[in-house]
Amino acid sequence: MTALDDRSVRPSVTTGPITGSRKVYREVDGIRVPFRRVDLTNGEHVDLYDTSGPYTDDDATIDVHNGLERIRQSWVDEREPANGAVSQLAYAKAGVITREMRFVAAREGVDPQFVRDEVAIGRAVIPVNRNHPEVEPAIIGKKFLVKINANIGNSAVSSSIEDEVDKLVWATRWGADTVMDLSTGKRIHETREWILRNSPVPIGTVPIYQALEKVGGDPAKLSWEAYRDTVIEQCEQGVDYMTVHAGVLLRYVPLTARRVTGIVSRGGSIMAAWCLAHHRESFLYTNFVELCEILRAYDVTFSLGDGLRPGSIADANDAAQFAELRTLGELTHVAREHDVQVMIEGPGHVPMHKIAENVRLEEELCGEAPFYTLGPLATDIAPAYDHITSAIGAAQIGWLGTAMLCYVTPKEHLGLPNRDDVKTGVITYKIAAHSADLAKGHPGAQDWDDALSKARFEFRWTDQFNLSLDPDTARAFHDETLPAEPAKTAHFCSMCGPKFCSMRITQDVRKYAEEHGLTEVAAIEEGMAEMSERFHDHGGQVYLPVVDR
Ligand code: IRN
Ligand code: FE2
Repeated sequence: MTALDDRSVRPSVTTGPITGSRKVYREVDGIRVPFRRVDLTNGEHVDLYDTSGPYTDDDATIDVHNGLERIRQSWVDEREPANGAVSQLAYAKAGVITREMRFVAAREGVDPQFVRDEVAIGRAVIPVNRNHPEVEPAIIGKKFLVKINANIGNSAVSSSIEDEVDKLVWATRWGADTVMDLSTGKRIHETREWILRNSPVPIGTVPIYQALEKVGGDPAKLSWEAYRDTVIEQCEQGVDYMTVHAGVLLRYVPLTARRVTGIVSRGGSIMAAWCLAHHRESFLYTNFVELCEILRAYDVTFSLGDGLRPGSIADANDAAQFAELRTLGELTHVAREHDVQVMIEGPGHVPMHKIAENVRLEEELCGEAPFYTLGPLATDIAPAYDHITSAIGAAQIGWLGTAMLCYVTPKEHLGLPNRDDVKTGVITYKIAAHSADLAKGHPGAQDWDDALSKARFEFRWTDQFNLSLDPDTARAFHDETLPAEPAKTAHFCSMCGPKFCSMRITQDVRKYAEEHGLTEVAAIEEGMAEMSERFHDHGGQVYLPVVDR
């Protein structure tokens, strides 16, 4: 029996289009590329990047016991290796444009040749395991749209397979470009099988977590063999990228001794504990070449972990953090020589004035491998609002060139995120990522903003809701005070009321100009003259006198 045959597991997932949108597929070179289409009331439409998979199809009937359609199976089966390797990097180096490259090019609106070039030099990665044929390929690199990752996964004290599959579908519905399964509790293998077979986005893991479960939770009992077998098991299942904390070297551990928050990375602390217990160099570091050979066989992408990332503002950019980054740079080059794609994980907690240094150093040391950061939180003072403290850092680091942002939910530092937290985290990070796209001048990014702004200015309320990241909440907030249908075309909302709507007044100015054959400036001047006459009629007083009480 495979895990999906287990009928006692009954994930019920959200299906159907996002309110006011519909799923469309564009046929490019025989490849079906998905978009979220928003049809506007003025007859125009906007197509948005879509990560939600077939769950948002009009007539979506997804049987999670079957898994999604294996859209990449024939692509993978039909091609020959390039120089003995099957990774996107190997193909790119050999000048081959794969179907995956065409897919991401169509998704991003760029030339497939450009995709190939960026993958070939390692500045972008397409994390797609040969054994994850259900995935809709995505590209991660600074020349492309900034991506976001959502973490899900159970822990020893909370959550079930049903919950995690639901969170996967929910996270991708709102825009998660990748999802990491960080399960550490029971039934890790089965949970991951359900997630992989039902995931339209690349799935990442941290294999050391499962390896630790296998040895009973004692880091000292870990071994290269136990770790390697876990990695192979996960590669076989179809995991697309793996966090490997291979930069936590024995000699770096003392550098964390005087930190305010020590080692905050789970994987980093496990490896530090192993190194100290055996007083030996990390088995991830000493066996790195063998690891490369394993990952290459499946085209699994490295996400070199930041096991020594700062966990507080006080520890940002310290010696331990940058020593590890230097080692990650060295390993990046080893992996690339072995045709394995690489991303580099980054912090953490960093005040705004110390963010730029992180990107500069990462690019220099790691040959511009895609940077993938956790926030960073720009301040430590707001538990319960760390999706916001971290989105401030994330927007900045994204602008500076970070390719993927790992979301942080309101539950960060406090507990396991639930469904609502996942949505809040994803939407918050879409805001950070898109803000970065705008600041970087990504072609086409602003079209979305312009469409929404036009709808707002023209009081097409429904279009404004439907174009938003979260149509349901936008509409609900509006309807809280003006629920009636006529309000959907009204030239005001309850924030300022009918008399004080600046947008309505601007429209009046424009209308006045048109009717009186004036330019807008002249109309404003003429209008001002009219107003000043009225002002004099009222005694020339701006403020009414204070009445003594
Ligand atoms: C991302 C950047 N830096 C860390 N991350 C994510 O944190 C990583 O991708 C994974 O989801 C999680 C790993 O946490 P630990 O084991 O480093 O705490
Ligand atoms: Fe933290």
